[in-house]
Amino acid sequence: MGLVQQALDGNPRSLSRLATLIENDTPVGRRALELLHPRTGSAHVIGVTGPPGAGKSTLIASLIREIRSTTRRVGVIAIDPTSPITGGAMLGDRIRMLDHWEDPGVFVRSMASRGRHGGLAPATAGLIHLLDATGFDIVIVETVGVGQEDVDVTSSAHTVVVLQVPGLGDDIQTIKAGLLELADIYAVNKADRPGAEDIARSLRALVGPLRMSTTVLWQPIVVKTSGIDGIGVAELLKAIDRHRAHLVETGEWVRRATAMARTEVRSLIWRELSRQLRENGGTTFDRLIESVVDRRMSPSDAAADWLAQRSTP
Ligand SMILES: Nc1nc2c(ncn2[C@@H]2O[C@H](COP(=O)(O)OP(=O)(O)OP(=O)(O)O)[C@@H](O)[C@H]2O)c(=O)[nH]1
Ligand SMILES: [Mg+2]
Repeated sequence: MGLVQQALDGNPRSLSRLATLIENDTPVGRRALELLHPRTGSAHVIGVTGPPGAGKSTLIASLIREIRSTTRRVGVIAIDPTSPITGGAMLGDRIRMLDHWEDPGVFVRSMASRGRHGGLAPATAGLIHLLDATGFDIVIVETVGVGQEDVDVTSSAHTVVVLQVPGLGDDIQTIKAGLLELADIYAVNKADRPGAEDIARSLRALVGPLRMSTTVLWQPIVVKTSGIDGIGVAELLKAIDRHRAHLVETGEWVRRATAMARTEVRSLIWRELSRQLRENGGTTFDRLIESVVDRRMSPSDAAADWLAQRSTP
């Protein structure tokens, strides 16, 4: 396929077009992913997550600068929780990273998280594969929070960076509310503000070694960062690289890749099922719903019936 070859040859416009075709789950996009699959598997996928407004996009822009000071290429996929209608924050993401706009070693794409019928996770995975296959060494995925969106960073990345920020009230409570035992690296961001050292100290005391498998342990690294003035960004990249080396040395890289593949196949199954459900809103489905309303069938029997019918050709 010409477009795929052009993207592999490093043509930024073809890459961008292909990204859109993959994002929208078009037949060309699907075919491209088939062709690209044998070339994937080497990019380091980094999930960056944290509360809204924690400074994720700003920190990532800073991280891009740091990564580009080496020869490595970096792609960013920002999953935006805001309404696709206003589009404000998505634009914001782009503007913040605009100083990289003509660098072919940088690719940035924002995706709205609403109104995708469960297609966000497969779209994200598809874009990761595209960037991986076309020679991006690092792919960063920005998401808000954990479990709030249908892209779960913990099973879609090799390395998870969780941002914490000073000034969110009872800091340790915020930390405890679900983000512990999840991050490989903690970035205490907006470190230009007071209180960052306190959070960093508490985190270091609180966060024990992460059990990766029966034999492999990883002690999460805590770094203080600021995307605005670049504090700690070099240290953050060092921590990311250390984590990658650790994954490779211990064989954990393969285990994480397996978990990522499992998540992706599962999300593709979900997408296909929800597509069939949407398209099969006609006769079969409606008849089942009538049976439920008439009390001839229970909702769970109706669901089982629908699933059984779709598997018999
Ligand atoms: N003081 C300070 N402010 C920062 C820093 N980084 C970002 N900000 C500010 O925090 C606000 C949010 O920054 P973003 O980078 O958009 O944060 P985000 O986490 O990507 O936000 P969402 O994607 O909307 O959740 C902006 O007003 C930034 O200017 C920092 O290091 N220090
Ligand atoms: Mg952002």
